[in-house]
Amino acid sequence: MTTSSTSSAKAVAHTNIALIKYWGKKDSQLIVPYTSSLSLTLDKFYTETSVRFDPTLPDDIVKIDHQEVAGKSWQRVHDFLTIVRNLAGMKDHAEVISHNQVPIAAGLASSASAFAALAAAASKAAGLTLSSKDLSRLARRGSGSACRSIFGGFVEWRRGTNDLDSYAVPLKQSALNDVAIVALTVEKKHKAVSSREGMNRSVTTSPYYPTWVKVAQNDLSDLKVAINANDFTKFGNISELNAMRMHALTLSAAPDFMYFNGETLTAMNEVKRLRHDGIECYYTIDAGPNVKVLCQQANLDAIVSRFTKLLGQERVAVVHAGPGVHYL
Ligand code: 2P0
Repeated sequence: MTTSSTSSAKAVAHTNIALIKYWGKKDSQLIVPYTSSLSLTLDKFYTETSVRFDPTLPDDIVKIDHQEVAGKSWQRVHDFLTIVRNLAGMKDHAEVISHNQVPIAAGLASSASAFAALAAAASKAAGLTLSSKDLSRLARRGSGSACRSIFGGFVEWRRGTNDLDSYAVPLKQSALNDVAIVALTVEKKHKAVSSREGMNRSVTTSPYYPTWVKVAQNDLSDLKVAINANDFTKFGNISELNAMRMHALTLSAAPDFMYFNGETLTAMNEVKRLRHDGIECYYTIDAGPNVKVLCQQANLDAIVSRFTKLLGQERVAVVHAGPGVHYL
């Protein structure tokens, strides 16, 4: 790590969709997970963030999508900036201006792109020059999934055991270049149980959690084999299975909770019907009711057409693999 005299910087980071899910923290303060996870960074959805440190500011100012934020959201950014200040050995407050390029509530996690962009912009503005590995470690402190958004394409977050060895790396050899994702928005409201609370409840109360830790590891190695072998059928099956295994941890927690709603089930059934009709596709679902359909380019039009009829055009978005974090 080296320092220079820059005091402002602007970065863009894209969101990512986990195919092998991260669900549970071994260390909640440092955000070190129980399991490794694997994601695909997406092209269309991203966060653009500028950070300016200014010795005359009495406190941090945070503006997200043209609105100055306060309360919990401000505190989370402030705490993150304090990590950056400590790393850089500085005390100045900052102004953070952030814009999300995500179609209204497409149900794709914005905390991943938000903290990846903030990590990149804040560290540079503070005069730090971090390696990608250290940038991934830093982004992880803001939100676990953010450590994966430092890189483009398929990315593995190696769980590690502590702050130093828990970070993401891009998959070395990868293929499946023709994977497309159809993002279905079935619900625009904020989820009732946050990922943070949900994963904590699963870890502390689901009797199946220890089994998850074992199977997630196997799912991840199997998925890497499928990607490297360019085996879409295997890739889709493992991704779908791992998502359902994660959701089983919500149903088996005490008190139990569920991220699906009726339309989630309708969309899942439609994916199965498409498969039955010979149009290969699979679903994955995060900590919310929205469904992402994994498919290959050749079947994309047929799948989009089916879901447009079912849900309406405005609730169907097509995304592909996207790049890692970069500066503007
Ligand atoms: C993932 N999710 O791997 C999983 C799958 C949601 C379901 O990472 O508490 O916002 O900030 O570390 O990263 C969402 O959790 O959680 C998430 P924190 P984060 O993408």
